[in-house]
Amino acid sequence: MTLVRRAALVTVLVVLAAVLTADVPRGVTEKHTVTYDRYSLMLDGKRTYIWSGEFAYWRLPSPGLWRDVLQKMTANGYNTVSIYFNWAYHSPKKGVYDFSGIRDVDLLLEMAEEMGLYVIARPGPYINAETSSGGFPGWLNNDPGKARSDAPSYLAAADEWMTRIDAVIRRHQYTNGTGTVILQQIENELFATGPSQQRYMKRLASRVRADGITVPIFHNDVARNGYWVPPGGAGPLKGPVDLYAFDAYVGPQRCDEKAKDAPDFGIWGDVGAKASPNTPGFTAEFGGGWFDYWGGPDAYECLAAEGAGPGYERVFYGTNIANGLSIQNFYMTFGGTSWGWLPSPIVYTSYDYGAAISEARQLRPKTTVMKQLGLFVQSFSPITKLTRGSAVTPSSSKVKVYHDVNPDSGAHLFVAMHNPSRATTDDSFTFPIETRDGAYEPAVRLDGQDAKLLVADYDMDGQHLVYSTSEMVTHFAGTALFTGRKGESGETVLRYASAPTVSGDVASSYDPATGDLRLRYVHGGLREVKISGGGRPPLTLLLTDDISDMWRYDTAAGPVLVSGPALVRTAAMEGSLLTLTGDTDAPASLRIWGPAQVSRVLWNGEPYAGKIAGPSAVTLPQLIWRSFVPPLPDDTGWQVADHITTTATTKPPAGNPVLTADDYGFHQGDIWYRGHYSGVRKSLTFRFGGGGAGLLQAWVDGVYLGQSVVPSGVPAPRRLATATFDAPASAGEHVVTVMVRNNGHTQDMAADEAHKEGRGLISTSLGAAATWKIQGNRGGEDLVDPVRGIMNAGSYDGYHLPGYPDSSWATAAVPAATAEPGTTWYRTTFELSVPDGHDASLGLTIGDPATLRSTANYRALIYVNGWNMGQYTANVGPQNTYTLPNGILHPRGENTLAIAVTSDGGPGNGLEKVALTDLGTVRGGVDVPTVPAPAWNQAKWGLE
Ligand code: IPT
Repeated sequence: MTLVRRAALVTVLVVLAAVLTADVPRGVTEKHTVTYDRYSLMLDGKRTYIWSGEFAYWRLPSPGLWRDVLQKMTANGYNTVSIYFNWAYHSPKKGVYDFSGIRDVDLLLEMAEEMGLYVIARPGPYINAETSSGGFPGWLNNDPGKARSDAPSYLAAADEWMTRIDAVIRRHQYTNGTGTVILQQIENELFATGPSQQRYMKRLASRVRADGITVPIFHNDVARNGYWVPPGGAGPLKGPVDLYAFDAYVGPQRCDEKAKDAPDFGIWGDVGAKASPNTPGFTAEFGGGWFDYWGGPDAYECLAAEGAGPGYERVFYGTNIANGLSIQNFYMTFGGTSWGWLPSPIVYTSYDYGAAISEARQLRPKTTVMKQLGLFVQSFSPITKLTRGSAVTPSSSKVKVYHDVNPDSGAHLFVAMHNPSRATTDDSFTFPIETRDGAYEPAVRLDGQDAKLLVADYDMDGQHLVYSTSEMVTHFAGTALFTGRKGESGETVLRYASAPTVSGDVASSYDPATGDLRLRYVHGGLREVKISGGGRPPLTLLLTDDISDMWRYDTAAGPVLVSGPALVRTAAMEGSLLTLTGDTDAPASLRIWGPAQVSRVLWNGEPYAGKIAGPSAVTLPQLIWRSFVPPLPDDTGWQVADHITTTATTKPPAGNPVLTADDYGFHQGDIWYRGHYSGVRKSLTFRFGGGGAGLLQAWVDGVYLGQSVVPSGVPAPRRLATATFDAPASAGEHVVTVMVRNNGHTQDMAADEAHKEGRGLISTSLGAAATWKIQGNRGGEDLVDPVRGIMNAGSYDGYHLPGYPDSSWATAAVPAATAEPGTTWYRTTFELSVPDGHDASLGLTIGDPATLRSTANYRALIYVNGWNMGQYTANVGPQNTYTLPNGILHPRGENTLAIAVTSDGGPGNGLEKVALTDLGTVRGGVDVPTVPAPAWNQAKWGLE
């Protein structure tokens, strides 16, 4: 290199360094690297298996609880969290963005870093995710440019969002040394692949780079199509990305579906590897459950227990591991709540998803399998570089065994499952293994939906594992933890130079010819086997059938394994003091393996003396109600609906006024219309868009005409309906009042502008003969309540807010025999006194949870301290219980609950029984600050 050139390079580096330093806010500038080859990601050169769970902060509007969920993920073996950032959630109006309060994603990324969780950032611009418009802000409906294309106006809008969200993500990049973001996704399952989309993708990639994102970028292919593969890839479509990733939902989606077959090596490995031979096997979304829908089967509990339960996880995620995938993200890991107007037209309020962590933040049994596999992929380091081993023929054709080898260490991985993998029979078999240690024929059993990940010829912390028919969970110097199914035999073979001393409840034999120490046992309870001598350091081998109460952490003094409590959230060593925080759901005692010097333990701040207490009972108050039926609104101050053009895909007939709500700046929530016409109309017809289970109610001259409900269920991506009512036969001037409940905008999954399907009235039989005014959420895009935000659009007068002056409202009986046609408001205040140091996850139950659908025909919006926490649709179903996150709910203080009941006035169509419910209480939890939000006040909400 010539001197001049070198000088130029130095200048470039200096400038670059200056730019990077200027970008880094917190002064930490130690740089890290994220690199990769065909096997795995490498973080600072270290191969790392990415075991990731999807979490949507916007489905949990209480930042204090983000920490709860992230800690539960860390405790349960995840090392990464994948996050969709929802454009709509942050932007009520073009050019207006909010990253404060419940939208403080800086805080979210800080929490992930604090826990050492890596982050996969997925900011869209389009995200899908069963949220309204797939995450596009409402105002984008009024953009004439085609979304997800290179239309200039769309690109400008997308730039607006990307620039802002990238600025946040950039601050938290691993590569900067200021955070843990390791990967970033552009777009989402873009399967429209024309030239315009190709230019769009290039533009997104260069935007992201120009915004200072330096981690590898990828796109999630909707299936294993090979769309948007990086340079060097062989898929049918190249993309401006570094990594190739695909999505796969292979499990049952309802309780009555049988487990589908696991795709086998050929399908997976070949397509993935051929599409992108130089990048790691990467599934950006692998089903961790599935969404339920309006009118659906209430599938979450059974999906979590069976369809996408522990056996499903072992079989499918195990297959992925066997197929060499080293980046797996499970969608969802905590699904949360589609509160307010977040849901897309398909889904109802709960987005529990049957995920590992329930909507009520409870750890389901399937979480324990995630912990087992997650700890395993992080402990068994050969897993980050697997090549296919020689074919293995088990003794029974009812099973198959995948075989992988790490070419560097020579360690083997065997993944055994039924053949076909959907089979649930009870099969005992043997399979041959041949390693540097010799030839063996271990006996294994697969009973029901199950798979086993078994290792052989593996050096661990000075020990040598010949093989085990128990599954390795984790190991560190002096300790190894293996698990198996209760009642099944297990065999672990370790190698020693001479006979070691073995104590513990196992049968052991030592073969001096091979050096093999063979341990035999039946899985059940926790066995502690101590092995010493034999020319190796001492080992405590823990053999169990249940790791649900076992927790592994790395501390400054090395790894620690704790058993006993329902959850260990954090563990830290200082001198000989081990400080633990966590939860108990019953009294517990601790057992601790790890740092030899532990002499004292602090549990949740208290010295541990042999026992920790379980939770105290929580008592919940009865609810005492007032109610009020507001008069039909007059239209003072409403906008005149006189547009003649619209960007909606649902246009009115030529010459008729445009009535769709987005055109007037109303994107979320109920929309009201008042129309004036004269003369006799025998009937009135309204074409409207309302989303799944959306609704229209109409009145003429104050007289209720009736209601119409948009059909729900799947598949039915478009959500329009037509309602016809008899009209009064009198001549003269008439006023028609219409209310449309907008249950969300259609997603733009196929990039065909589906989100621009109109909401509110589309056309009426009055045609051009009526004049209309329109009103939606107060303030429209200029939010009157920016704290709760656009998705919380509530009542125009503030009936939903704490502090609304309801003292003149009449005392009301609930359950109520019926309700007035239209909307009746109920309000109550109540005190909660959850004991200190407890985390009670509370819910609100309406009607009878034992039935999928009520016979009552009404719907109810539930407002907790002013926050719209969901919609109950009695006769559509299936949801009865609404999770109320602490922070929104005040567990130690006063709460205001408001319920807006919209009924057709028929007999029985009134508010059913309403009760607070305890969805899970533990002693422990995290600090959950109250989410500050304004109460009603006269100046803002009062009518002049
Ligand atoms: C895939 C989406 O990427 C994700 O956003 C979410 O919608 C998920 O599915 C289903 O919950 S779309 C794929 C199923 C075609």
